Amino acid sequence: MANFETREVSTDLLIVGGGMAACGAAVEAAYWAKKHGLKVTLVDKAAMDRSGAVAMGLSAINQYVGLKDGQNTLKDYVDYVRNDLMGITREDLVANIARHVDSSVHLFEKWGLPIWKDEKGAYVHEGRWQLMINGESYKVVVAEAAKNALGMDNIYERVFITEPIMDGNKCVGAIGFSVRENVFYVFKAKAVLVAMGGAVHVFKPRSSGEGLGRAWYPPWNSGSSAYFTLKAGAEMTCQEVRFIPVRFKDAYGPVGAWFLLFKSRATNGLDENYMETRKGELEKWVPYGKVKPVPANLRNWLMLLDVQEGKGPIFMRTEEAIANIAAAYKDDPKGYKTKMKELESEAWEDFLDMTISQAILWAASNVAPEEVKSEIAAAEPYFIGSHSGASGAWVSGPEDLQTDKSRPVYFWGYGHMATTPGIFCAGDASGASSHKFSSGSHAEGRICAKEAIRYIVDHPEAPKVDAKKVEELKANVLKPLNHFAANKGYTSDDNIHPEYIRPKMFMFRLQKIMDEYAGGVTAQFKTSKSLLEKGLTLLSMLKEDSEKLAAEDLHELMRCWENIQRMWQAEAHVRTILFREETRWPGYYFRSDTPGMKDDWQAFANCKWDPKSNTWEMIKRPVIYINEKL
Ligand code: SFD
Ligand code: AMP
Repeated sequence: MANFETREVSTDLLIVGGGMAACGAAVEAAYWAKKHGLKVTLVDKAAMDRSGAVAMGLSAINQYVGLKDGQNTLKDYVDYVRNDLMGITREDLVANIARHVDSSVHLFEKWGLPIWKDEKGAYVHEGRWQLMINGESYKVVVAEAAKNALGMDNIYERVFITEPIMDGNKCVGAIGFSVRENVFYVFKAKAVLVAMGGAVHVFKPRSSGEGLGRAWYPPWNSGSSAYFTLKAGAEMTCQEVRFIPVRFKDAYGPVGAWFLLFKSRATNGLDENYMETRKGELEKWVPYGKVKPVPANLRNWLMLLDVQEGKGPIFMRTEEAIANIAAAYKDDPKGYKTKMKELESEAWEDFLDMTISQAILWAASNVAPEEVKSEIAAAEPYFIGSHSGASGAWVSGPEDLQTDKSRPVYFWGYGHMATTPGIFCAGDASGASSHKFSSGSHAEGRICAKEAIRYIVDHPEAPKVDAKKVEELKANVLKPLNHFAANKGYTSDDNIHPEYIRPKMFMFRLQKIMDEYAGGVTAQFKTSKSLLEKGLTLLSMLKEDSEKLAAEDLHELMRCWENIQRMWQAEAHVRTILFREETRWPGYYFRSDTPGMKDDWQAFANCKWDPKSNTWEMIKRPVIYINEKL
């Protein structure tokens, strides 16, 4: 057995993850914990300054409601999210986040984040809900506040969390290992706040060869949140609602600023605007085909129809958009020149603030956005419940936003607590509350932390952790290291062995299954019952072989566990697409055997894995709107 020291840490609230939601949680938890004399501990697999989706920075804050300034109402935001998700949303959760999000944005500004202002001192909007920022150091700024609030003694960086520790059906901590030294960690806690992001590389990426690994979503978020909550027996929701962003092709630069701020069009290889030529298709998806803005997945769908007919490539008309804005200055040569310079620098900054590789690709391929159009494409599917997807745990809503009808279904004591007592979920970890983005995830982290501390005050008993069980978990976590060490001598090529599979090969196999059977890029995002059933069979064989994963070192041990987590995310996804016998988000996935929306599927498709029987339960839950509370 690999020689690993075991380190035990006892705390009251354990925050797992160090991204936007976790940083929000840290700030709020520190405040309430101090009042109650409680301890808060945070664990991140990476270094908080640059961990998670915001590592490279962002160029916009995508959720700002402007409630105080009377720019919008709570109902406006809830309407927007419900429509964008084709009617499937937990309005109580969306409203709860929306009523707190502005204060997170104001905190970011107070902590030093530069938000664009106009000449009157008002925030510059990218679109109705989005604010422009100089956000290269966004994550550093937000992490600094979290670190100051908790103190570095209470923060563990570069520790990869694998499993929950359970006491019956209650979560009492988490285990993990250091990715830098041979240390196995046992965190004992009265409540665990899960904020380990979503998942990428479950599906085969478009990138290959020297670009392999480049994706829109950050490669280090591997489905840890979904795995953790599933293994704790928590009910999950919207596992079918993956997100497919349209991005500048190959380096995945954002499109929001082009569409919203620069008012750009996208056109196909024949110079046609698919939003115009395909307008009739929207009739098939009413009422959501008729709303403004057109839901993200339907925008994708109109574009995909062109691509499927061979009418690509699709281009963002950057040259046209810049020319249109600059046209207002055409009679003033000096003003025109200044404006062109300003637009050019804004175009580059949009990428330099959050997707540096896109700026590098533009530079490397001699793209001047004011002169030539740039190709865009639909990315491979990701699991990101905080953006325009919705996957995550099924959590309790806040009490005050429940109606008589919603209360028995949506409320069980503590806001944003999973169905497993002691687990709270925020950001990508909680489902059915899309469009929270960076700011809303931070706000949800704060909401969760306050509720988790309330739960701990109400349930002060020390966590009961079974030492024998922990030893079993430790042996299981370290198994890939021992498996490699025991077998590596019997091959002339370390990568190929009948007794083991290395994590990269394992990942390729998972991605191939998902790509071909669950509607990946190769399958043009299409699938069916037969394909999904075949995919499930192949996944079950992959699961058998996961017992044979082998790790040469600590880094590979992390890779092994990342891929086990991805595999669980994949299974939840396939099972849920299979369960929902309709097509509701055609631009995310299209079930060719059930090609339209059905009234009886105006509902949530939930799932749950039972640790005792190792079986999955599929559950249909009602969508209940809370109009009277907004
Ligand atoms: O426009 C473990 N998002 C954007 N939001 C905005 O507000 N504006 C934008 O401009 C955005 N753009 C954008 C966005 C996302 C991505 C990927 C790109 C561009 C390229 C969305 C937000 O970034 C997103 O909503 C939030 O970051 C979600 O917050 P959270 O906390 O749920 O996830 P995280 O920040 O990724 O953090 C995850 C943390 O978990 C850690 N972790 N720790 C321990 N053990 C494990 N096993 C772990 N696994 C993961 C991570 O290290 C990290 O700390 S735009 O282009 O869309
Ligand atoms: P993106 O860069 O695609 O993530 O977009 C950033 C924000 O702008 C998100 O809130 C998107 O939903 C929104 N958005 C992007 N493109 C459009 C569009 N064409 N119409 C309406 N909203 C958009």
